[in-house]
Amino acid sequence: MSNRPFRFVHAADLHLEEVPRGVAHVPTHLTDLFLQSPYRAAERVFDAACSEHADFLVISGDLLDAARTGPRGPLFLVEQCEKLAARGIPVYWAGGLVDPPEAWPPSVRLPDNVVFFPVGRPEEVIFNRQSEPVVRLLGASRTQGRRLRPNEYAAEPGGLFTIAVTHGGADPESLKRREIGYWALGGRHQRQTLFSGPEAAHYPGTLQGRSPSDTGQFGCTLVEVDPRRTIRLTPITTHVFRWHAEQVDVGQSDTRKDLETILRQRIELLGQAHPAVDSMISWTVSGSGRLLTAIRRGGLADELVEMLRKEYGFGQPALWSLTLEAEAAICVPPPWFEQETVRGDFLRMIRDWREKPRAEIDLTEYLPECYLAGWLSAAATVSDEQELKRILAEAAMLGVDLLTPEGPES
Ligand SMILES: [Mn+2]
Repeated sequence: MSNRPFRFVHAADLHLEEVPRGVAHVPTHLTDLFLQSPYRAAERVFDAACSEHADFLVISGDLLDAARTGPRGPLFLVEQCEKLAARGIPVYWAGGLVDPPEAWPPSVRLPDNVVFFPVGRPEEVIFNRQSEPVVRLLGASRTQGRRLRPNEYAAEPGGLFTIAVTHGGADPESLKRREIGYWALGGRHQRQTLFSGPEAAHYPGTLQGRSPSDTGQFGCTLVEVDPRRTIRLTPITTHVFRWHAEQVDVGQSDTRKDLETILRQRIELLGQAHPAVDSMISWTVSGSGRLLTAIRRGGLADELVEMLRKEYGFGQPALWSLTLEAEAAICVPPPWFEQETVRGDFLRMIRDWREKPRAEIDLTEYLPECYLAGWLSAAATVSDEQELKRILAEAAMLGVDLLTPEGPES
């Protein structure tokens, strides 16, 4: 059988219902950007399917939680799919965790170009061009509480190229054994290719970072398959703003002016590197010296953030500084750990905690009573190891600041 080349856009984890989080204060001029970002990023997927002349669009789950978006989500989706229908581009959609077929509002009719794969055994659809079969798709919406079962998907030896469309995870080897041409997967929010060549299995990731730790770019993937069945994956960026974690270093002799200069240089470079989208920046200052102590104590950090916001936060694009913190590291002269002082006792205790971490730290007893019943109480038990170490380092440096007399360092 002769193979016809084809190309399609693969997207997953659009999560129209999830707005960005993890920011203490969103300024008025960026509120709209935050709130609209899931929809604007999703719109770029449908636009890309048109501009890239895709044969079809594949969506591997977690498109929207219709209960949380309200009517806006389904109506937006219908409008976007109609845009593709007008160009003769089908949409193949397998539901994930938040979008099982039964969650779709029955009163909203999906356009005829949309195939919403049912739950259970994969369903087969053939994509034709001028009445000639080009590619075969096998898709299933996720069965809640169950992992992906690769054995339910079978290739057609000697036949059409097969694309499996589904949401979930499985051992790459077990996927590879099925000889499916392309596994169009969803359920991981970071882009990931499990294997490629000759067959491929790929997660395009979500379309927009939603918290300060989601640095880097997000998008969907253009998949091109040539007559020799060689697969080419090209990322298409969809994020409407970017998160950055920037680290700057200060030395003992650096002054505040020096630090301001470093920050300005760095933010201008960021603006040049990403001129088309707004940036949300979390700063970490590492190194040693008085500047770092001043940042830990809070006042200087606030002033620097204020300065950066005023100078760079309101431009086009906006380079908005979210936070500026001292690096969470215990930087003290090693002999301090051995001294017979209150500070020495304190440092030894912290060191002990860091070396033999307890399963978790319960900070609940330090919460004011009015918060005890709320979500904050659940967050006050810290079990993540990295987070534990960060908190201990912060506590150590705060303690050292308070227990060290002003004046020349001893
Ligand atoms: Mn997801």
